Amino acid sequence: MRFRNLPNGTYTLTVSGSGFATYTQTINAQDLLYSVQLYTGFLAGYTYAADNVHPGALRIGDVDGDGAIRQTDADGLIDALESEDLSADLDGSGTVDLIDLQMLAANLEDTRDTQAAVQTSVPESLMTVEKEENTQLTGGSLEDLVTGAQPVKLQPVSGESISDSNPVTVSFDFEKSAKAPVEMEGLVLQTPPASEAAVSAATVLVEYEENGETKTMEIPVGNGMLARFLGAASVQPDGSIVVDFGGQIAVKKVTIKVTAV
Ligand SMILES: [Ca+2]
Repeated sequence: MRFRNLPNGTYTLTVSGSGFATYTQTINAQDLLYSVQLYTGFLAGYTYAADNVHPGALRIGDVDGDGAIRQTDADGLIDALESEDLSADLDGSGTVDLIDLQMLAANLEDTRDTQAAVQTSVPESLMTVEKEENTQLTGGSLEDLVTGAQPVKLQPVSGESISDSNPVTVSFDFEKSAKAPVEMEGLVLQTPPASEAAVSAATVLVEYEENGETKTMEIPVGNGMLARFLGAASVQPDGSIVVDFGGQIAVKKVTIKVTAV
């Protein structure tokens, strides 16, 4: 579900469903794209604590429909056991039984954090995509590097194949469109999948602001062994390049130089 063109501000997301405790989350929206993922329960592999990144969890067990899971829900479910009243049939099995009571009891005692980590990304409107002089566009549009809508074909102006001495270079300028550096933890670039012309060697140059100074960080693509604080970038099987800055930084410009496909 998407909400578009929302003015900047603080929003309360409320999700309710029959049998589920009401989920509410406050999201502060300022210029970027914000997303949360919610599941009907807790997923394996995550630590559901406030300081850990995890998806949101909807908890089942609200028998009386007041939005919360309390002892009164358990009492109501016990009263409804083996009855015709299916409002307490939490698993939808057609009867109210001990399995429903177990589900409710588990959630009644569960005090884990259910609030989803909010993920942010930068909309196309906040970046200016440009190719450098050494690079020509032979298919698609540069914006498609961000949207992935159409395949993008880039070649060295020299007409030679891509190499260290004949790279193709594209930059994403955030300062130009957004009028200020944009706080972000990373970005995803859409490049051709492995079946076509996958990027096999590239360098990502990040220009960012820290304590009023402009700094740069160079991230080789494909080397996943680097320490996290240096940032890392890798080519995914679908061809996209995922760049992780190793923390939130105020990004002015990102330049990617492809030296082999
Ligand atoms: Ca309730």
